[in-house]
Amino acid sequence: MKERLEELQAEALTKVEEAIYLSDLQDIRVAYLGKKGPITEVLRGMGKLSKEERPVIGELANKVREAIATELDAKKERLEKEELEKKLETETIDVTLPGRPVKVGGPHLLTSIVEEIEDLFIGMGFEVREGPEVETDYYNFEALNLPKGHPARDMQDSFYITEELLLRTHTSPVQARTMGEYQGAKPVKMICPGKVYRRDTDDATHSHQFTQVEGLYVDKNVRMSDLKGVLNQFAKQFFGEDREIRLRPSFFPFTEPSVEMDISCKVCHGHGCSVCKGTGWIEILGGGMVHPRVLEMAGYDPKEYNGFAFGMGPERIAMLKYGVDDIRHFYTNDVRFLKQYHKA
Ligand code: 2NL
Repeated sequence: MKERLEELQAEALTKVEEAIYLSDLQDIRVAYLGKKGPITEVLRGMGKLSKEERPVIGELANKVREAIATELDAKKERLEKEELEKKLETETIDVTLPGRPVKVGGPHLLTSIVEEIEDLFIGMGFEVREGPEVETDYYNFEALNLPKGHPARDMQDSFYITEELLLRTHTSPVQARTMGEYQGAKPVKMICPGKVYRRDTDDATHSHQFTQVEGLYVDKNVRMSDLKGVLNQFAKQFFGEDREIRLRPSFFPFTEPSVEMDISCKVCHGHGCSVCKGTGWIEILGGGMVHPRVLEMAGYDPKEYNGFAFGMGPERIAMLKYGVDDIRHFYTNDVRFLKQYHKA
């Protein structure tokens, strides 16, 4: 029995020695020290031994058991340590490696332009207002002195949804709504940026959907010189202090008199070149004194109140400022085009 125990110990210790994985150790522990293991077996057979032999074998059995357990624990610790070291080695992070670049988006050029325009007018005391893109015939046309039958209301030029509803063709209805809301009782000083729609065939200078920023100032004693002053201020801040403006007579159904504003060409400063087609001036917006009929329909007494209004196209302004040659670049959204204008 003594030999058997010594044999078992030698056998178990060799296996512990040879173990490679932590799971091997668990198997050895179960095999040798478990309830169904050979040592337990030996102890069970002790009944057959003599009184003298029993304590000797019992003690030996315990020693063998302890020796195996101690070796198992020691080996377990060693394997765990090795495993951790291996893990630390393979999972090392080289903190000096350059990071992977993260692609970041930014505002669309048109968004930036519109926000810049908004900021300039907010600085002159205008509030920014928005309104619906699906408009009623009344606010889009009627309230702006474009009665039924007017050539500018041609079905061919607008996206009608029903007889009475259409996609707005300009942002003026937002202003007509605001004047209506104020009930002719207080001044209006606002700009309205937003999307507008016209039934056009898209080409380098036309888009069936584009952006507009309109402005309106209605108060007592508003004059054409106020319009000129505000627009001059805007042009200089937006395009540069060295730019001049000029107003030319024009026509719009909702203003009388009406004007168009040019800025001096930045390339030739008014002398004439290819950018301004030899004229020295570039047209950037239209405006005028609000037609008395428009004031009246909105509930303002044209004998007491008057006002100026203007409208501009951010696409055209962006094209002039950045030399963009095709309006479709704003809407086809090729990132190679768009990312040129990200400041960040
Ligand atoms: C242009 C010209 C213009 C207006 C817009 C307006 C609005 C009201 C009353 C009177 Cl509520 N006028 N807007 C006036 C003149 C010109 O836009 O070339 N836009 C791109």
